[in-house]
Amino acid sequence: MADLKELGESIIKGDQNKALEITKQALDEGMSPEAILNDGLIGGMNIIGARFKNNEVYIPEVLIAARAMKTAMEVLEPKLVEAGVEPLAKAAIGTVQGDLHDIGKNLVIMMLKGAGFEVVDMGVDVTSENFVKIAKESGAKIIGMSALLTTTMPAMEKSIQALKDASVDVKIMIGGAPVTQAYADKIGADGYAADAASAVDVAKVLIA
Ligand code: B1M
Repeated sequence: MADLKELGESIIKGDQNKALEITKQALDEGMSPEAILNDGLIGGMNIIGARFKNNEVYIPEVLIAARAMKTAMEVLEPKLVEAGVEPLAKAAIGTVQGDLHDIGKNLVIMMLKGAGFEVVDMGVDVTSENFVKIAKESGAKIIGMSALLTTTMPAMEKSIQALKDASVDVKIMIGGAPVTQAYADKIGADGYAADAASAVDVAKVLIA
């Protein structure tokens, strides 16, 4: 009998072969895809997120956990679609114009996916026009912006203003090393997160 606790542990350890094996076994045994996702995969990612926040694990551990989750998701995702399991919400996330740093953004995306969000990766150097375009086209409920340079932080304000001018109904979350809660408040963002695990908490509050 597939053990979902063991599946969660395989995610925590970043053991992609084990994660895939248990996910396949659970599906073969007729376990619900939703239970496999929530009690196994997301359960494991939640623990990694909490440990990352507490500095008990670091970026490499998060990356290998996310890789294990991605491997298992490849077999689980079609079954979730068949079963009509809805993602928590859709988010679209990009690094702002002029900025090519994407390691932090990618971590945020991995953690959000791990928490059950559907995420559109807008890439780097995203112009304010593209934030508006993708927000409209994707139907995302959350737009995320990342900036690593003090010189590109103003591009966040410009993009937020563009989204407001276009009256797109989204919540905006920002983050990145030089960004602070005070800056988020100043430029009218709805949420700020200092790290990838907190980004999940903030995103959940924004869609609540
Ligand atoms: Co750049 N770089 N870099 N760089 N780089 C920094 C940011 C810098 C602090 C280094 C330094 O001088 N000490 C400095 C910025 C100084 C400043 O603005 N005050 C700097 C500079 C100056 C530059 C260039 C201008 C250098 C040059 O060419 N002269 C240039 C700019 C290029 C450009 O973007 N136009 C440049 C280039 C690069 C590389 C391409 C070489 C490479 C990026 C590779 C890549 O991303 N694919 C790079 C790197 C790697 C860094 C450092 C070393 C590491 C950044 C990183 O990935 N951190 C960085 C110095 C440092 O931080 N020690 C530096 C790890 C990552 C997990 O953290 O991105 O903060 P972070 O993400 C965190 C949180 O911030 C948060 O969650 C993440 C996970 O916990 N978070 C969010 C991030 N986005 C979020 C979004 C959210 C919520 C939370 O909601 C949507």
